[in-house]
Amino acid sequence: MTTPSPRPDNAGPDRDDPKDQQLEPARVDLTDTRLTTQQGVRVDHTDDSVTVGERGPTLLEDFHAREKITHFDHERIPERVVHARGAGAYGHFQPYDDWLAEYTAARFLTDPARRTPVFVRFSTVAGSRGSADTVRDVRGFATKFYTDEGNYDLVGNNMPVFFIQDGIKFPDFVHAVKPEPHNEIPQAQSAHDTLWDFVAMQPETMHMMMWLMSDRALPRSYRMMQGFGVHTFRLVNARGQGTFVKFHWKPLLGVHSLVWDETQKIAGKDPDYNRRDLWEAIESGQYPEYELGVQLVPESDEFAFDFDLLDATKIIPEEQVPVRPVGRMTLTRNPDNFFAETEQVAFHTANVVPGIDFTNDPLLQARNFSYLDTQLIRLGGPNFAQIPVNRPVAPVTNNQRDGYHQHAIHQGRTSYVKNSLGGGCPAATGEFPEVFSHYQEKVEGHKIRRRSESFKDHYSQATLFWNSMADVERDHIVAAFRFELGKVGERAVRQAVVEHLNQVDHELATRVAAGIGVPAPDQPARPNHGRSSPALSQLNTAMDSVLSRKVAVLVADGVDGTAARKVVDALRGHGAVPEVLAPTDGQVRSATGEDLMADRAINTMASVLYDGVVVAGGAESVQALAADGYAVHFVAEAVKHAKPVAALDAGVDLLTTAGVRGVDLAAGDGVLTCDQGVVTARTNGVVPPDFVTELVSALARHRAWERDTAAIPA
Ligand code: HDE
Repeated sequence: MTTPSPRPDNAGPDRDDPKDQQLEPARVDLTDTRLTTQQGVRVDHTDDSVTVGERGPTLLEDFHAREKITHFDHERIPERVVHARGAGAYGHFQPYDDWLAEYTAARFLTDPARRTPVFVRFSTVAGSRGSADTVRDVRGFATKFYTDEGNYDLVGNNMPVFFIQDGIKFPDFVHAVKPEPHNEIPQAQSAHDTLWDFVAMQPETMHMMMWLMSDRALPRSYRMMQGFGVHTFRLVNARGQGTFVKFHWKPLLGVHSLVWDETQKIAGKDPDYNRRDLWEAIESGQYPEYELGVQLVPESDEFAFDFDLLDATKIIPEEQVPVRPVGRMTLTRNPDNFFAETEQVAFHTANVVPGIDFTNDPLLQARNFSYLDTQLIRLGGPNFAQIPVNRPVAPVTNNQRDGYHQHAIHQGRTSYVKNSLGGGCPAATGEFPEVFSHYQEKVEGHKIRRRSESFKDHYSQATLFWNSMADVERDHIVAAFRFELGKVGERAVRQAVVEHLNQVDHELATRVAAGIGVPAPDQPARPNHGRSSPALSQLNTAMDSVLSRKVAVLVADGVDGTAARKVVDALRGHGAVPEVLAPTDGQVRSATGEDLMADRAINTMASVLYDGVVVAGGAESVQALAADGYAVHFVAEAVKHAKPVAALDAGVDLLTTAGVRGVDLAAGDGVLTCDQGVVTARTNGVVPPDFVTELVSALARHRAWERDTAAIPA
């Protein structure tokens, strides 16, 4: 009942693409097999060790027990030093047309007939492998394109800027945001003294802190967040000419977020919330889709902006340089084994193919060192590119030899170039763009350790972000700063951050100060430039789809089953995922003769796990729900979180019981209302078409921000 059917226009699960074919021999299916040791020797007993007599000591010669335990002892590898918690999926990327060929020789971006296999890993940054998904954090969005010319990795985030400008500060930043070293508290939280102390001492963080305090840090789904390459990269065309580029991923479902109270509760109710969402969407054929877009800047315009293109704490506003669509990525297949694939996938910013190159962004330059380096400790040696998920579909032919876990059996005497004994192979020949050739940028200068003057405006774009937010987004940002700084014990640190906020915007600083017990600045530190970029507001995102939105339909014995089923079917018809919840699991007796099966018991779930709630009609059912604290809280909490809530007939009374105030509710027979995302109808068991239409449109808008929820206790 909860599994929507695959969309007919979808391209299928990529079961036979070149990457999948390559993975096939590595897959192990244990169906109809017999138990063996690692050496392939069959054993019939694995419950008891070999001992001397029934109660005597275990024998060293029990190779099976020793092998089993030894393997177990070595099952863990170091988790990623950042981005430890993640979830991954396979899919493909296909360009729309060839327009980008004027700028890049990378065929996977320009040949519309090419469908390139991909593996994507989404992640949080600060938490450990076992931490909750829904924490306030940046999300990683790393894509490995298995192109015919070798692997290209776009290792991005869901925010377009970064905390620091130079990679040498990365260890400092990560040490500050991770749990504090003396007691390893707090886990996966930025709300603690060391992070904010770092921020106060390093004002280049301010722009990114605005993003981190915004709703972008609380994505509803990995399928509903943007991705950004962050750095300015370089495209190089077949003639060797360069163009600066910023990469953008845009989710087709729009950019939607949770609210803070909700995220904290989900962290307990379902710590795997985002991971599960991705998995379930793919399993049910609701394949996540993202459009790749580029912002292009000719090299002649390198200095045309009031910020430095090499500074990763800056965006290029979309209104200044439009994002031009390139192609679409669809994720169609869950991995077979989390460890083998999602844990062992190794991304590297320096995995580039002909047509894509670097710039001198000092953050990018450091990353180009760090990612290869980290895989050596994480995956235990230099042969990690041979792990199935990491292997390119392009042939790998070189003289790199030996090392831990070498899987290839290289033949022949020669393992050096140049050689004559091996026929001169592998031959280092070819011309760009057949071979990768580093972009020939002219560079000269003195060796210095100094930040460029052009990197020193840390506030203007933080102001741009603030100016671009809708009122509700600003309220959330202020609340987030208050929450985070409110957890900081050192008042001097709180005060110092407020001084930086005053550089961003006086009203912001004043509002934050008012909530954290430090004096507000008397006057602005600098005038607000007044510029904004509408593309930055999530309220301007796509709001035309309810695909895969989860809706709880609350019922109990005595429900109007016919009407409830109509609503469920109608929601499913729109691509949403309705689930019937009752006080107890199993069969629900209907007052109208059509019994329903509950998908789940209400107390095993929570409203925070749904995008909307419907209370079905039926006087007896509603009475039972009103007497069930879980059910009443369920509705109240959904209202609190500004979610679409709907009720039919007697169900409307449950909204009143749950504390809905100041909203127009259907008061008498034949009335249908839709106010602030609350849809109600009293129509004696008939489900008016408008009831469903209004509910669907409220779900597509995601939240009814106009609803005043301050006084609702939930
Ligand atoms: Fe990373 N980052 N990073 N990072 N990063 C890693 O690589 C690093 C930065 C990002 O799903 C590590 O394999 C440095 C920016 C993602 O496997 C490590 C600097 C952006 C992932 C590393 C940065 C990212 C990582 C840890 C500053 C967005 C997860 C394990 C110079 C554009 C990839 C690993 C996955 C992971 C280093 C900054 C994104 C240690 C030194 C900026 C999505 O190599």
